[in-house]
Amino acid sequence: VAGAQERTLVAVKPDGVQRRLVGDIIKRFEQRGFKLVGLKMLQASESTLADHYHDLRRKPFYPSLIRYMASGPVVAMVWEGHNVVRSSRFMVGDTDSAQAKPGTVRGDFSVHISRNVVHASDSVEVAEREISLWFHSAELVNWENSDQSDLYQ
Ligand code: DGT
Ligand code: DGI
Repeated sequence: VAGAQERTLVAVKPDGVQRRLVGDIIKRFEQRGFKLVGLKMLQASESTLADHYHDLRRKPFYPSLIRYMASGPVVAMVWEGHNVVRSSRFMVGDTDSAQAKPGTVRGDFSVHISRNVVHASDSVEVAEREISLWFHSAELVNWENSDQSDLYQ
């Protein structure tokens, strides 16, 4: 199916790991029908974070954002499927947790923008950049779904 190979980077941030939300977040993406093709826990390096948040480097909250993201382990994932970049953004909810709708990860589990539990790439181009920043190609697994016809035409 067209676009079924689209991929995005989703990362459970340190607050999500501390709060034991990793399983719930993975479960939501699995249940939706997306395919997990990369998964690892890591302590993000300053250089990875500086690269990841390059566009925000002049924002007043940038130092506290980097401190927060480096404060503990992150669980980074690559999910694959039709329209996965946009769908993941809907599932994650508004950047500002206070605006995030119930039913979204942020709307169900967080109250403040500075501790918003999860990251998801915001465009296909950004997803490609972020996946190559966080993962080596050998860490991504190509595997076939035996039940493809249950999800796609
Ligand atoms: P902290 O640990 O006291 O430095 O606070 P953080 O790290 O939770 O928040 P930070 O450093 O990004 O922001 C400093 C203060 O600004 C914090 O008390 C919350 C507030 N703040 C940050 N972002 C926003 C925002 O988007 N809207 C509003 N209303 N307040 C914000
Ligand atoms: O792609 P998003 O994470 O939804 O949003 P973004 O790329 O605009 O911002 C990246 C992260 O930076 C976001 O998840 C939380 C943090 N951030 C964004 N705006 C603010 C902020 N943190 C604080 N404290 N205050 C902000 O205004």
